[in-house]
Amino acid sequence: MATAISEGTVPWPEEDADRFVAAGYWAGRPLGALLREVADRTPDALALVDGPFRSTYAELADRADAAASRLLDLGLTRGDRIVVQLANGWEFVVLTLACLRAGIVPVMALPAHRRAELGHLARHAEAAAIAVPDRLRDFDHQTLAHELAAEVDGPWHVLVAGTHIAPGGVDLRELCAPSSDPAADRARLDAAPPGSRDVAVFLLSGGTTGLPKLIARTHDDYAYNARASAQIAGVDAGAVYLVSLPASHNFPLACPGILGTLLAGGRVVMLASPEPVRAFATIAAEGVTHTAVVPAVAGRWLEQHADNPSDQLASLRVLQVGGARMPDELARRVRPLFGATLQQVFGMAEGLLNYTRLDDPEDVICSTQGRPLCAGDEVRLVDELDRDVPEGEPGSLLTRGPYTPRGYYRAAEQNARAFTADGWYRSGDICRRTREGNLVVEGRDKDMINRGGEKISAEEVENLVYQVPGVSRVAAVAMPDAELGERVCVYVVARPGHTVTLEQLRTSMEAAGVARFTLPEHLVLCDELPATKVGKIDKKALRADIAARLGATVGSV
Ligand code: OOB
Repeated sequence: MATAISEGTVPWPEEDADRFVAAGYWAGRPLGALLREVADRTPDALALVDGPFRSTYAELADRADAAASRLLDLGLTRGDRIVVQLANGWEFVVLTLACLRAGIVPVMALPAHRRAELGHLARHAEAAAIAVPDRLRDFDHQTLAHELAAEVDGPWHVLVAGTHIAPGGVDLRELCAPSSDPAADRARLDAAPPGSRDVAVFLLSGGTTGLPKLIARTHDDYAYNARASAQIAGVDAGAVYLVSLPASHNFPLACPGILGTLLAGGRVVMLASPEPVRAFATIAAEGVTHTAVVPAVAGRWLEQHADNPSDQLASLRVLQVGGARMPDELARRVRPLFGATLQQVFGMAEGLLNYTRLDDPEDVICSTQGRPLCAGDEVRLVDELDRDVPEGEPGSLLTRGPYTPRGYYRAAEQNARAFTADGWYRSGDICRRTREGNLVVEGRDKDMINRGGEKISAEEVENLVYQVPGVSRVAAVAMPDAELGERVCVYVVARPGHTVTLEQLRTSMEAAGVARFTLPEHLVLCDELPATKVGKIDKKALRADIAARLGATVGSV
């Protein structure tokens, strides 16, 4: 039932929803049906490439329907949730499309997540299934997925992409195989589509409060997000979009990413990682026109290309960079070296997307993070008392709009802090608006560490460090890093007579089962932590202290 799918979410007020429909932002159609329509229009066009796997639109749509039908046969129903933790491969795309067709909601976990995050997501979303690779980068995801069964109530299906499917698991590749009766599958799914205002996917918040919160994105809002992003990135039926960031992240999933490219009739190419040698070879082999990376990857690509000049990137038209602040100097090297147009993307899983436009002057492209995607996006920059700052001054970003939901899923307490009473989302980013209306991200007032685009909650790190015997007080802060922008640094006051080492902290956190990217990379032992006038830990002072110790310039972004 539609109500069941949206339970626990915070919908837009009815008058706003009416406005979004009237303006044409919300199309009133579920994503699965929209994608099926593209397949009907261009059945023979190539839709998806993953190494030797190549699928036309008709084949992809049929596989998605076959997989959806098999999920229903397994006993999953509309509104059920699947934690999706897959490598970048064709199975991710087929399973996601299958979910969108059947109204089953994927919870978009990252491959780096471990027991702590996955267990939390499964419990919080009351997931009925999890989809994992058998092994990935030396980690046995399959065994962990079976172990998690003990932590969730009700039936729990383990779907496995790989060659060794342990007893009790479902072979995801078989589940995604072509059907013997595509017409029957299609009819079954056409008969019971999800509503356009139902939840399509659960994205994860960048995290300022312990474990990730869930963001319920609806079919209407996410379809707009993907479709409008495709337009602004110049992704059309001739585009070939390379996915090399983790596919479950909002950026490569729908900005325009996989969904935007497929809605435009273009071609999606999946690659396991953005490692430059293979990425460049794939760009050349597949004629990639568009791709999205974080600044740290853009830096590695620029270096690789400068060291080994070649014409491998000749087809690349647009390089999108986002997820963390791109240094202006790096931005300026993109066009001369790659011959491609840089598009800066300042986005968030919570909704609002800002893009530089492809025809913006070079200076805007290289020194700003762009402007909102949609005329219906509202952005305010405010001071500590939520008063608008004067034009050109930095302020904390508040936003509302047709693809920015009004609250996290089942999180009343956090919603009271992260959203204003009249529905503005507090992104926690400190921005300035240029005279032409572009935003420049200058810092943040949220307690998050942005490690090359991977978001780490300082609170989560601190909670885990407190579990280490010998730790009396701890504060986690960002330390500046030339490669990744930031890394996790912890300041620790040890109990009298105890020693604390970085290795101890890392081992303890790993044993607690958290993603490796959250582990601290630097420890400063101190006698006390500096406090602000109101007695809170003075993180600003700690950030300045670590920057000074490293001899780096203080860059808080
Ligand atoms: C993207 O989404 P999230 O949810 O992983 O992280 C959002 C946060 C923003 O609030 C901001 O703090 C930071 O990441 N951020 C940037 C940025 N893009 C994101 N900070 C500075 N400059 C940028 N260009 O990261 C995301 C979602 C969709 C598209 C692109 C990125």
